[in-house]
Amino acid sequence: MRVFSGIRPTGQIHIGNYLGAITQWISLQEKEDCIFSIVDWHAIVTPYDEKKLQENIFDLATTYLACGLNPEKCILFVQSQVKEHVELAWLLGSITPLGELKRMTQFKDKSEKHPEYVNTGLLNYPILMAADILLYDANQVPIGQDQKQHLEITRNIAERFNKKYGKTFVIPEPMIMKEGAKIMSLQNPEKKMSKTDDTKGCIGLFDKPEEIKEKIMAATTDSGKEIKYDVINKKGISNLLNIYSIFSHKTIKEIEKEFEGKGYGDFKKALAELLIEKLKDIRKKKSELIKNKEYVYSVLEKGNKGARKIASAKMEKVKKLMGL
Ligand code: ATP
Ligand code: LTN
Repeated sequence: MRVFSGIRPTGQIHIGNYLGAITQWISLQEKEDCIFSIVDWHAIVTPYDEKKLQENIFDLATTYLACGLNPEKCILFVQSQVKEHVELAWLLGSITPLGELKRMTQFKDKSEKHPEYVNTGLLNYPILMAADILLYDANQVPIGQDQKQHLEITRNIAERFNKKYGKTFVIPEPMIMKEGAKIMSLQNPEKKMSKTDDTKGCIGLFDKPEEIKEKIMAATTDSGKEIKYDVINKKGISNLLNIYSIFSHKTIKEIEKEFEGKGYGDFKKALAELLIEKLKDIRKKKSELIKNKEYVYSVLEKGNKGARKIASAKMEKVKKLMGL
């Protein structure tokens, strides 16, 4: 089974990305044929600093490796190094109705957030994502809940293409974990944790222990003082319980029991300690990788080559079918 996924190099990876996407990737690489990308072409459609982009790409590559992605077991590559992604995106644009793109939640959210930056790249973002996935005949795409809609449009595009030009693309399935699919911001539990939003609401995988402690202690909680899971009335504490549960491998019920009679302060302190302990090894591995630039770039170079080989063969077929 072929698996494909990617993350935008837009800043420090947070525990939402880690729990929603990367932890699935780590287990999938053991048994499936996996390809993971640093999707830099997707990073330029929202405000970004061109002087920092290469740094962010390198940083994301070291993060992938530090979290446990193994280049002997999967392909790790940079999207912009395989030109077929934009080539296929252009072709798929010809069969994608404008209305479908305008309806995308991410397009609406990001346009509202950056009214000065509503570009057609942002509108066409899902077509480029469809090209990423379809180029490699991916059967499964491990993602967080927020990307489900983009997977649906990818499936529509593939089905439309297959109907018009003959069976060409595999119809991919989303893989969304039950837990970790949507980690909310610590500052606003109504909103998902996001790299490019407020840093206070977001725990970076490489935050220093003091920062983790500070952010958890300052996390928005709800009225009342019981440690109880209730996503309607206690959104803040429920989000923290969810994070605690995934990192500790304990059920929510077990945690509620453990903290019976204790207050938010005790629980937050325990959560901060848990996170600091769990992220320690990843942080250590990353600091070693940062010093070994040559190795990291050699991994990407090898991945780029592998990806190019698959993508160019697929593109040949697609162009022929379209009469190009
Ligand atoms: P940005 O702020 O740049 O939009 P982001 O934090 O939303 O970034 P992405 O690069 O868009 O992160 O997403 C990478 C992967 O992480 C995707 O599979 C996405 O679904 C997942 N993901 C992002 N945020 C969360 C979250 N809060 N909870 C669970 N999964 C998430
Ligand atoms: N849009 C995704 C990132 C992304 C992706 C992909 C994920 C781009 N191309 C292909 C899976 C498969 C996001 O998380 N923002």
